[in-house]
Amino acid sequence: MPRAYIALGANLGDARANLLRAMEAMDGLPRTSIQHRSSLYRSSPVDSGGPDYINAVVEVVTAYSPLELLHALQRIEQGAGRLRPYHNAPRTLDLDILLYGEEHLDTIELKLPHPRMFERAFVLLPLAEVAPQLVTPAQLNKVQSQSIERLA
Ligand code: PH2
Ligand code: MG
Ligand code: MG
Repeated sequence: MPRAYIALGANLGDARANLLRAMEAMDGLPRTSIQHRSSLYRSSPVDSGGPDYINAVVEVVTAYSPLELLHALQRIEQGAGRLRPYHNAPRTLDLDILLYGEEHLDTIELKLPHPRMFERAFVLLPLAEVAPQLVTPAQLNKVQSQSIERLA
């Protein structure tokens, strides 16, 4: 089954609980199971406002197509009370597909690989934890100045 990497983020409500619940919900999807989950990280908002974010990355195997997976993740976001008042607004839960196998997609709805994943410490650090082969030291170096802390 295809392997996908999903970034989780939240900075409203009980962000930590929202992420842990979302991991359970993803693992509970009919044809999807989590293989690896990163630690939780606390990070300063990047191009966004509000409180610090909690971030993480999970690796899943899934029989869903990329769009089926996206729609399932959107339902989980809605279940966590996600609103979209404006671009990059603070949120109770954000689930972004980073990579889906070797898939390359460029549609309005979904772009793969995620176009900004290599600019963001809050994606690269947890991704390097679950899949060190996917992140180079040079890529980690580039995001070194961004404020992020791994939580116990
Ligand atoms: N998500 C964004 C924009 N900025 N900053 C942090 N620290 N963590 C995020 O998950 C995040 C962000 C858009 O999805
Ligand atoms: Mg996002
Ligand atoms: Mg998103």
